[in-house]
Amino acid sequence: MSSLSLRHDWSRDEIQQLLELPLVDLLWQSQQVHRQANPGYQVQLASLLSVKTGGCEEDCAYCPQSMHHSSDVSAHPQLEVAPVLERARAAKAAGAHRFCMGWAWREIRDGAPFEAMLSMVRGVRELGLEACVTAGMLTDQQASRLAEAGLTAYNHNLDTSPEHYDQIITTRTYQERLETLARVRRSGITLCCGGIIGMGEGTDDRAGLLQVLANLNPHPESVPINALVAVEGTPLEELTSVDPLELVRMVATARILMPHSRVRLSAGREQMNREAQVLCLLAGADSIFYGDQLLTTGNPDVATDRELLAAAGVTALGKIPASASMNCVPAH
Ligand code: SAM
Ligand code: DTB
Ligand code: SF4
Repeated sequence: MSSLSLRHDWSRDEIQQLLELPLVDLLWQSQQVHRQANPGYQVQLASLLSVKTGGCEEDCAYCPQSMHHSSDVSAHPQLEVAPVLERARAAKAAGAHRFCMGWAWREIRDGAPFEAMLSMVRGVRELGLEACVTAGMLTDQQASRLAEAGLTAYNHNLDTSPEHYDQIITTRTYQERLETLARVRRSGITLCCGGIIGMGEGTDDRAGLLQVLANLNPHPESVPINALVAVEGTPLEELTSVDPLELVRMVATARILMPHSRVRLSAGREQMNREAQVLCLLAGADSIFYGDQLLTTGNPDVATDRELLAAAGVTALGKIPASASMNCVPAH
């Protein structure tokens, strides 16, 4: 571990000042932190699968899976354990190091679907992959059963600042999100928590989100930074894509604030050119989603991402075979 000091007392002004630095100065700072914290500069490849798609009771304005919106995504039954593990095996064969599974749920309910989730977690761990689940709120007992099953990380995003939050979601409060995060932390599972930019927020909101994240003690081990994918039929469909350099700034600032966290360059890469993505890697991103599907929207294919990493001159944590493809069984 490096000698980087870890702070949990950042003020919003300090963070906003970082976000607004001249880009070259911000990058200079973030790269120094990044290289000290991650000397070998390896990028983690994480593959994502939507296990339960659509029909969600929450009204998150960005999300095509909400039953409150009129996007094309319809509700599907949860996938069975075997095809999920087949996808995990394919992801591993293509070089993934982590396998993330999503459920379009407000909260985890007990019963057969939860038992299947536990089997999926065990199966993914038996393959030697890290396992991450994102499935909404959970109880202490569910968190400890997931921990027992070997779950590496639970993803639950704060999405935006406390102030901007009620423009985006009305069916679940910021406080409830924080309580879910605390429950995951108590269970011993690592935390994956980040947000989305490009939802009409100001720089002060971006600073506000980063402030809440950076002042969690310990920091979330994993911090996904998403750019909004504006999906037709959602209330945010008309929003124009965020300037990729804004994503570079978010990544760089997250890296400075949370030196040892894995900062994930998440949704929105299809809207970015290769050079902007390389800038995000330079700024301190050390993970990408790997495979041509996120949950319901697209992501660059594995060949394109192999070229991206080669062009940037960074290596992946897992071993990528020379001709990696993700020979996936169709999810639905
Ligand atoms: N239902 C669970 C929940 O909300 O925690 C898990 C799935 S949810 C789709 C996971 C995360 O994906 C959300 O918290 C949000 O940050 C991100 N996300 C969803 N739709 C997005 C979009 N259109 N653009 C960018 N990020 C998105
Ligand atoms: C996260 O922060 N981003 C990922 C993962 N965690 C689950 C999901 C992105 C979803 C993008 C929209 C979609 O594909 O539905
Ligand atoms: Fe449901 Fe998660 Fe989508 Fe919100 S982000 S509508 S909780 S699936």
